Amino acid sequence: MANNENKLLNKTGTCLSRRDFLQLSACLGSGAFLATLPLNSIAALVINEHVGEVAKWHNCWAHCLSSCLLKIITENGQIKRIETDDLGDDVFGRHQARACLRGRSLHKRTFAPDRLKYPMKRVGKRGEGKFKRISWDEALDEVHRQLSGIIGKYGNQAIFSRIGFGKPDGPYHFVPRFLNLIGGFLSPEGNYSSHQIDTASKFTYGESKYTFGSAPTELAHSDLIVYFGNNPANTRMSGANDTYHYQQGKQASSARTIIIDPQYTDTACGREDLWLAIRPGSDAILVEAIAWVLITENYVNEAFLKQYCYGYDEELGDVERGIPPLERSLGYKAYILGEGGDGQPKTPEYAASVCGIPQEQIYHLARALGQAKAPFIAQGWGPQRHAAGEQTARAIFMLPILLGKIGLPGTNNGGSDFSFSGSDIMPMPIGKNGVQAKVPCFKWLEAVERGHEMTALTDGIVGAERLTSDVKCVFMYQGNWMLNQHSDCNATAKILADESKLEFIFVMDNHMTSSAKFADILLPDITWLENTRVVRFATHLTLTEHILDPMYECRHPYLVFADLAERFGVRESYSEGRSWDEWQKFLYEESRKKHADFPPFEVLQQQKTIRLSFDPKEPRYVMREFREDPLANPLKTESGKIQIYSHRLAHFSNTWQLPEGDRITALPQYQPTWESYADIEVRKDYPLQLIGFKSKGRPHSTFHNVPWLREVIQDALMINPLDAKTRNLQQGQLVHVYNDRGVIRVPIRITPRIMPGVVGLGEGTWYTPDDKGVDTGGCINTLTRLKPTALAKANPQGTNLVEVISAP
Ligand SMILES: Nc1nc2c(c(=O)[nH]1)N[C@H]1C(S)=C(S)[C@@H](COP(=O)(O)OP(=O)(O)OC[C@H]3O[C@@H](n4cnc5c(=O)[nH]c(N)nc54)[C@H](O)[C@@H]3O)O[C@H]1N2
Ligand SMILES: Nc1nc2c(c(=O)[nH]1)N[C@H]1C(S)=C(S)[C@@H](COP(=O)(O)OP(=O)(O)OC[C@H]3O[C@@H](n4cnc5c(=O)[nH]c(N)nc54)[C@H](O)[C@@H]3O)O[C@H]1N2
Ligand SMILES: [Mo]
Repeated sequence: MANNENKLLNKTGTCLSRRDFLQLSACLGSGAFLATLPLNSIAALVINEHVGEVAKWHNCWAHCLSSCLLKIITENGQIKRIETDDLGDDVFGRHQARACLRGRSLHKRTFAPDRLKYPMKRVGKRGEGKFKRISWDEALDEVHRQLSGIIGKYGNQAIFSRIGFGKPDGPYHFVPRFLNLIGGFLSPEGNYSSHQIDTASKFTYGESKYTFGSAPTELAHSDLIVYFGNNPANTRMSGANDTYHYQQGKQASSARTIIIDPQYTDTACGREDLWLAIRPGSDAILVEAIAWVLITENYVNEAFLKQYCYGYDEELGDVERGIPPLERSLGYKAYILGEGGDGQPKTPEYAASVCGIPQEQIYHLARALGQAKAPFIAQGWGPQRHAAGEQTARAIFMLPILLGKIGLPGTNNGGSDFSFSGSDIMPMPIGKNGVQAKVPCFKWLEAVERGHEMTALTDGIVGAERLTSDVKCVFMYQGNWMLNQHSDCNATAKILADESKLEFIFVMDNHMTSSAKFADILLPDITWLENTRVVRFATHLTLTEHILDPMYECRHPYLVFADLAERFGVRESYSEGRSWDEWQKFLYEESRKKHADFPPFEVLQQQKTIRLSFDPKEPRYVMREFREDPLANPLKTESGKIQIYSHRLAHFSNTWQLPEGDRITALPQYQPTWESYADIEVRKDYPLQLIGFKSKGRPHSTFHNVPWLREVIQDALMINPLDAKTRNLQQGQLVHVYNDRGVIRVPIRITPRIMPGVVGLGEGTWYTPDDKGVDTGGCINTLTRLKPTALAKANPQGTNLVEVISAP
């Protein structure tokens, strides 16, 4: 039923207009009167169960970023259920933004019993979770006192802050805006999501924007899809997002699909032609073996490599750009053929024992790629969230580069296949950060312990030679990255608990998460249904409606930060005299200047949600201009071409002071790392590789407190029948998964959907150590390691070795 106005269903299923409803409520008294009637008298008034139902438009702000439409059905001021987009004719390109299980259970998150209700101050030891209720004034005075003290003593650089991914960050930029107005803060370089592939894209294609390649609408023009660790059926699973585009594209082209992943994902799920189970962290060696076949069987596009790329074979150099000549033995071709430094030909026979894919399959895959007319090669971000993740991402880029079809319809550059990477509404401007230094995202915790020693050359500090002090304050809005989503929870918790190191921890969230327990001041935020904003994603533009008043003592965060700004004397610069609603209107009108299809704000206000369309047939393949005219459209790399051999990386490898065992290489090459399959020593005690993945039941740790979701998507350790058998484990039983860093207790799911030697666990369950130190919440990060990657200094959370035993 079309329903873009407020309508009520009457007994016969036809609609009452809003005016009718107002008249009806006038007859019955007022809305407030209805809400106060005892239940049985409401039943007497409500003849049909649909009478009294009101539908309002809102959307899901979960961090898959699909922003699906939610139709919130309320009755007498209570949320009854959540439905979703049922508007329009649902044709591809203007299709419905139908919510998944997370969006449809949003009310359960909203009303979860662990909601933060009042401002609180820690009373027990830090991390114990003991708090006392205080007033908003007391809380904000304390935040003001603490921040001023830290700034006075150590400078603004001692405050580390980032907005977490509780919901899209853009609209909430008033947090860094406030911090910038009081002098700034230490911000992260990169993030937990894609820091390695972003870095790889920068070195290969010149900019991190090439992390995103062609959109899946291009699959309609492809004859071969090859996905490395890419699972849109989980990560972009909603109605208006890429799992739908993937299916539509595949249907149009019937392209052969090969999925390379240690687990048989739902993206495969019978729609694939071939699943190749690969050992985690070994994609680069698989690529090298494919490259060996492509080179030796003449599938390589030599003309493309000469014209568009640098470093495949010998190079003359470029005086103008200051690029020295390159000897043949240093190039990629020589490396693959074993004619470079290591003398090892990268044959399928050589690679098979490392990556676990039989050599015949590698030949098969290489030839399929070589013969494809329009190969669409993409990677998700699972492969790069590993100890040598930058190398893996760079290696995967090599396949489309060697085939030389980049910049043509139906192909991709080896990056990720997102159609839409976020909302088109302009974020609130954040102003200028007085602190220039940035710390690699994953290293913020290290900066608590040894910030004053951290330099550009030793720790990848960006924007300054070194940090001037340790991090003394963590200022976290809508995140659980301080503990749950970081690594090695046990070690991290110890550092957080030490008040001589971190002097102040600020957290503002909706629920009592594992990170929230470590706050000194803990503020209760309103949830999504208590908030309004303009959202644009894919096929809809929505001004979310008012659903709930702020619950308990929760306050709108824009107002909270305004009151904090007041205490620092910067309220006016913070708000520029605008209320939250006025900012929404202002930012929307600014965005409209770039989007001809956005109607005036008043129209949106009246209609609440508007269907926008896009043309699925419009070309969305990447690097088209570069291919058409590489001289006029050079890449921002050293050579202006696709950079296979990087002199800059060669330079880093000589000048950076790297920890023992870390390597940076000029070519994209496979690197055996700690706790990979190649780590034979550690494998003696911990023979299983553990990977995490994005569960359908949560965006990260958010929604974990929704019992419906826990019931539908069980958080169990995936283990292969062979590994279960050698350990004498039974389906569903509780196990301990452990390594030197910790122990988690979880049930197991014995399934051939994960390869032998590997176990898999959905990330984001809540770290809950018992008094013996066993994490009964089963959080994967109890087992992950704090050591960053060599180049980006990023999170290696997919690289872990563990053992599994029956829980005692
Ligand atoms: N082992 C392992 N670890 C990982 C990953 C992995 O794959 N494996 N993935 C990494 C990735 S990609 C990411 S992006 C990070 C994510 O880590 P985070 O960015 O920390 O995301 P969440 O864990 O979802 O935590 C978001 C928090 O925001 C809160 N929140 C939601 N809405 C609101 C709101 O309106 N107001 C306020 N104040 N709070 C709100 C939620 O309650 C929740 O506590 O995790 C990383 N950690
Ligand atoms: N449902 C849901 N959707 C989400 C999120 C969520 O938490 N839940 N989070 C959102 C966010 S913030 C992000 S950053 C994106 C990211 O999403 P991704 O990082 O792409 O998602 P993951 O599930 O961590 O990893 C993708 C796949 O990589 C595989 N994999 C792991 N290691 C390897 C390897 O070494 N080689 C290969 N070939 N495959 C490997 C995993 O088995 C998994 O199937 O997802 C977004 N979407
Ligand atoms: Mo992420």
